[in-house]
Order: sequence, then C-alpha cells, then structure tokens
Amino acid sequence: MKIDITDYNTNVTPTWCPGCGNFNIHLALKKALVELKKSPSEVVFSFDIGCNGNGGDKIDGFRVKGLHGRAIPLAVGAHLANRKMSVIASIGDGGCLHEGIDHLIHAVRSNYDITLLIHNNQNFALTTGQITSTTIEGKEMYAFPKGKTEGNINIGELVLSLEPSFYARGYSGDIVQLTEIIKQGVKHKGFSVIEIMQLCPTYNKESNHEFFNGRISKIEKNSDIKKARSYVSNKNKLYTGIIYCNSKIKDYYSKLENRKGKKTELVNEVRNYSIKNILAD
Ligand SMILES: Cc1ncc(C[n+]2csc(CCOP(=O)(O)OP(=O)(O)O)c2C)c(N)n1
Ligand code: SF4
Ligand SMILES: [Mg+2]
Repeated sequence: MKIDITDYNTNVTPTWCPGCGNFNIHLALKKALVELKKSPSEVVFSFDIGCNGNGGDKIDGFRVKGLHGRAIPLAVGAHLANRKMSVIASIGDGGCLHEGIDHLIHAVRSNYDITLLIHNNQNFALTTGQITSTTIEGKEMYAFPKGKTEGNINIGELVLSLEPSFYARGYSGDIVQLTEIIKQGVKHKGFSVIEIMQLCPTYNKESNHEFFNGRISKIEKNSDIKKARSYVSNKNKLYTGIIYCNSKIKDYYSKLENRKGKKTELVNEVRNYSIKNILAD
C-alpha cells in the first residue's frame, strides 16, 4: 500500500501562532515517516504537555499524551510492550530539562530503541513564556524581568556525557535536513535524541531566522566523541546534523537475559485476570 503524507493528517486545525516552528517540525516528522514507508498504524507517538504537545491531535497514529515532563516513560512502555511499533516521543525544553530531566538521563543510559524529539524553543511557551534551562541568559521573561538567576544547560553536552548512542541537532527552519535527521533517528537501533532548535516568534523573538542562519554549520554523520563534544561546546557556531552516532552500543531490550530467545512481544503475553475476588475482600 502506498503511504501518502495526507494519511498522517487529522481534521484538527492547528492553533499554533503564525511562524511557530512546530508547523515545520510536524511536516518534517510526517515526511520522514512517509519516506520510511511507515503507515500511521505502525507508529506510536507520545506527546508531552506544552505548545509542542498540542501537536498530539494534529498527526495520525497511535497517540498518548503524558503528564508534563513524562512523554519519555510512556514511550518506553509502549516500545517495551511491542517492538514492532516505531515509537516517537515529543517534548519541550521545559518538560525535558526540568520536570522530566531524570527521564532523559535514564533513557539515554538505558538506550531504549525509541526516538525523542526535543522542541527547544528556549522557554515554557504554553504558559506564556517563563524561563527554562535553555533561555538566553539575561533575557527578560515573564516573572523574571531581569533574566534568570541560573546558567544554561547545554543539551548536547549533557547528552554526550551519558554515553549516548545517538544525538542529533536540527533546526525547525530547515525541513529538508530535519526530515533526514528524523529518518536516521527512527532507523537507529537505540535511543535517538534529536534536539530541534525551534522558532517561537511569540516569546523568543531574539532566536529568529537571522540568528540561526548566521550561526548554523551543517555536518553529515559523526562517530567521533571528541569531535562531537567540540561541536556542541562551540560558542560561535551551531552545528546541525548527526552530531554523534555509536551503533555498537546494544539497546536495552537486547540486553535483557529473560527475553533471550522469546519469539513473542510482551503485549502478546498479557492475559486477562479477574480481580473480582480481591475487590470483594
Ligand atoms: C507538572 C506540571 N507543571 C507545570 C505545568 C504547567 N505547564 C503546562 S505547559 C507548560 C510549559 C511547557 O513548556 P515546554 O515543555 O518547553 O513546552 P512548550 O510549551 O515550550 O512547547 C507548563 C509549565 C503542568 N501542566 N504540569
Ligand atoms: S507560543 Fe511559541 S511555541 Fe507556542 S504556539 Fe506560539 S510561537 Fe509556537
Ligand atoms: Mg519550550
């Protein structure tokens, strides 16, 4: 059966602001899945809360929406239950680096075979623009008129410190490259972290097209950790592409002794149990 991008459309009208990077991210995501010949019935999307999470009703497929910061554990559960599905989690910089930072750290370390899209618009956007760990230092924000008190978290440096198997960076203003990155991430057997520098013209006017176009430098695919570290810590350039890929690290499920030789997925092994007697007690 031929898969078309319209197969992923829903009849929900987007409410994102004009110029929001989420439009292009969704387009790139749909294009990537179509080019990988995946139909919506083969994909599970786990959405977080936030403007990024509002994309949950704008793409077809199996969809779950988690509590703020919890898109990752839901995605992990869906993946471990049935590895025949491609599982993609979407989360914002707020959800991922504040409430959900523990999930990010452990998912990288465990190397579950799922893909994570971090929509980094450098603020808590849905709640009208508060500071996050990636907000430009000194920038006036809602409730912080003089800027934030803490320094930034560099997502690339954090992820690379955790022995990842895949870390890439894309830009919402470059659909072609972002589509390719998402395709590579989905194909990679392990936890694929894709940070997407996302335009938010409403609360983050400083990080606009001019800002990114003047700094972005594209690379193809790198597997040298030292080079990867130099890419993400560069203060003048913003490198995009597959910043680091190590396919030798086994994914979580492959390392489970009790699953060795099993032909079934966990979802096939679930049986019905009556809890009537327990409830009666
Ligand atoms: C546990 C919890 N804390 C706070 C909120 C309020 N809240 C909802 S959306 C949001 C902002 C999300 O920011 P981010 O994750 O960066 O996503 P964006 O809106 O920028 O896409 C916040 C703080 C919540 N719903 N749940
Ligand atoms: S507030 Fe920012 S992230 Fe949210 S919809 Fe508007 S432009 Fe997009
Ligand atoms: Mg955000």
